[in-house]
Amino acid sequence: MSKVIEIKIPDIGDFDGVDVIEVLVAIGQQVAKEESLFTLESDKATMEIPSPESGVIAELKIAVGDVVKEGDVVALLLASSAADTATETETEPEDEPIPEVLKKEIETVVAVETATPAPTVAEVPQPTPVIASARSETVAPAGGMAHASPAVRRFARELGADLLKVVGSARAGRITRDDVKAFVKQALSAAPATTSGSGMPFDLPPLREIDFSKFGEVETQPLSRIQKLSGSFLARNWISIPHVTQFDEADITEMEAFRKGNQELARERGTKLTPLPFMIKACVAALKQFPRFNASLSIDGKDLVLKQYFHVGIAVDTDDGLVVPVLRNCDQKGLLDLAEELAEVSQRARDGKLLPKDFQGGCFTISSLGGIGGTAFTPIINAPEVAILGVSRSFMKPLWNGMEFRPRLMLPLSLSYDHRVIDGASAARFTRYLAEMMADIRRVML
Ligand code: CAO
Repeated sequence: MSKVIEIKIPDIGDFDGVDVIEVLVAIGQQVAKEESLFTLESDKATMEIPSPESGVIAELKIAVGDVVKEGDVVALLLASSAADTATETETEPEDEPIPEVLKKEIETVVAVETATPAPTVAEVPQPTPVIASARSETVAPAGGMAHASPAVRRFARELGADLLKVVGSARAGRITRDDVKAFVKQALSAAPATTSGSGMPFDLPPLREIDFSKFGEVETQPLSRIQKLSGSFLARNWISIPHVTQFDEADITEMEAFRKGNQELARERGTKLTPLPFMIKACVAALKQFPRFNASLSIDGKDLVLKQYFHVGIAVDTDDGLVVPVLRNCDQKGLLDLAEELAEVSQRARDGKLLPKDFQGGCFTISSLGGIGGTAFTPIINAPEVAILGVSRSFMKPLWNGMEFRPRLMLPLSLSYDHRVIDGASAARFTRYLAEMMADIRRVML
């Protein structure tokens, strides 16, 4: 008997609609199980929708440019067993039960975006755009409307590139991120060393393409999609937020004794208790004490939006680059709950299985390099958040207690903050408070 499967859009997080940017198959095409059929793109992520079964595409219900949401039927698939006999039997769709929610692979996820749309460089008040105007002789597409996804539009806005002047290289003239880059590169190499003569910081000499192989052997490796995407957000945050980094050290001698004393308990629950859950709890306590750190600037820079919830982003190092999933309601979770969630989410991050919703709603980010090493660093704020805590490796230090030097385990803290929102004295108080919480972790319960 023939079996026609409805292919539906799976859970794609808190999005009302995402753009279809590619239809990778045609009617009548044989596809294998898990073969990608469509590419969807939100402003946070690009997702491929794989085929749930092998078979033949019987009908396509969407096209490039459509907007889809969870549950939409996007294609009909004549599943393989049926496809084999399709030449002899005319097939009719049946009221088959809808297949299990299709597996969705997040191919790329922006590392540093969160739920509230982050202000772009073009939107944040700033002295001058990165590129005053791109100079190109290319012609706008007919109709005067550039064909590009929201993410590409945002990317172009950040770089100050006029999309109407960019030539799209993808199907139907769609403009890709690489097209925007090529356009900007061309504009930069054509631009004089200073664009306005204003002496503002963005009046920088353009980077020139260099053939490094003239100087020795080289190998060129493409950046991963995550690296390319997160790179533009990191660059935006770095140039649009006035960063200052406050350094301090927390005495975690007692905290570590407590942590190690409870490692067996963690093991019984099938998890591992690292210092990070303790830091999350200490950060929540500090965010409650200093509400300006749990806030975002409004897009026009005139208001501060203070958050009453405590969602903490954790920077996770993956083979494809840095991603920042968010642990929600950390104020309501215990240390072991956080340890379990951290292990689960960082594993999914490394497997490339995070969903757009995993990145949303962060209030404050922790970037821990403690498992690797180092003494201090200057983390880049994850806009629209206003502060980020960098943590380096703990080390033994002799501390004078008034009578003698005692060996203490110290944890280096590096707090980068947005100086438009937070002044230096508050940052020093916040970091001190954080250190005090970690020095006596029982205080987070007060
Ligand atoms: N000092 C000393 N040891 C530390 C430590 C610290 N500050 N933090 C963690 N450790 C130890 C852990 O206890 C663990 O020890 P054992 O192997 O003996 O159990 C070891 O280091 C490894 O920890 P981990 O990295 O597996 O776990 P974590 O909870 O500390 O961190 C995660 C989880 C996902 C944050 C981490 O794996 C990671 O990806 N870190 C990199 C983040 C990053 O790249 N930041 C840079 C952003 S800016 O480019």
